[in-house]
Amino acid sequence: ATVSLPVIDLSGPRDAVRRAVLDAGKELGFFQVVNHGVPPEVMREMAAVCEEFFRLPAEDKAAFYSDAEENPNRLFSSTIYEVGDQRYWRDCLRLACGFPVADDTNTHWPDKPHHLREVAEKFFVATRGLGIELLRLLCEGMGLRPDYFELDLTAGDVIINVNHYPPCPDPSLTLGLPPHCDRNLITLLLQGDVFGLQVSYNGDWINVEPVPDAFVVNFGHLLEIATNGVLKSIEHRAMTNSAVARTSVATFMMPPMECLVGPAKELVAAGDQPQYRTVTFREFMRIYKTVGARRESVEKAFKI
Ligand code: AKG
Repeated sequence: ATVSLPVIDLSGPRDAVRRAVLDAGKELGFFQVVNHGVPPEVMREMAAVCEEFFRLPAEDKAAFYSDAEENPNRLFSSTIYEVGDQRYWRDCLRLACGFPVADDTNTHWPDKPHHLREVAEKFFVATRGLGIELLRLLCEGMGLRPDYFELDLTAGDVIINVNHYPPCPDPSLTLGLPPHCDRNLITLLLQGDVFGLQVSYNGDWINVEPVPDAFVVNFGHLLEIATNGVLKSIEHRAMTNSAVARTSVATFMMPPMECLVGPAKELVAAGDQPQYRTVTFREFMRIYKTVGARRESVEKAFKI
């Protein structure tokens, strides 16, 4: 498709940035940001250590493999989505971190590469800071208190999916990830310099072209619910290719399990009903896991 994702320079004047972020958020639900304050060396170090992890001998990686979802940090292969005849072509290293990092109780980290934890924690802190800043800009644009999301909805763990898509001999038979919406508040994706991400737009798929040192930003269902549908959670998928391995790092900001998720009163017009139900994040996750990650089914489950 000819539409492309806006690339927003966050170092511009705040008024203009606020408008650009909100417009892109409403129009496509997906955009890229540059000059965003996360130091390029922190991003590159993170990308490098993740690639190093996936280059480890199979037995080293196998030691960290787990299908137990309750393990916050683990290596697994995708199995949770149904994609009909298509097969998956992805391994995923999941890492979680509580905040402040000094209080994080998660001690289960891969032994190798030895500096992975240190690099990842630096990346977690900087990327979470960017997520908070983007939420502030959105709040200001929508007329919410700038810290509306900071007290509870972003007080949970930050989770990272390091997605690894090896070269695939026949990409027509596989998907890296099937069409899905995210289950969190806001997602910041480091996609590196290999193309693979596509975003749904008017029944078509738009390619997300790699931009050096950029983050791709999108909203999860929780932000759609919390903003009463002002911001939308958009379906996206990852393609495979036959030439080179692709490693992407997706950072998800989550609420604590008991946090209530529902439309902000300020975004429900006087006399109107909210468009979505209010549920705890725990209840949201329970339902999300049963209905699947497609946009329509999640909407149906939570829309009033
Ligand atoms: C996810 O981790 O949920 C993604 O959508 C990643 C997409 C990508 O690898 O570009």
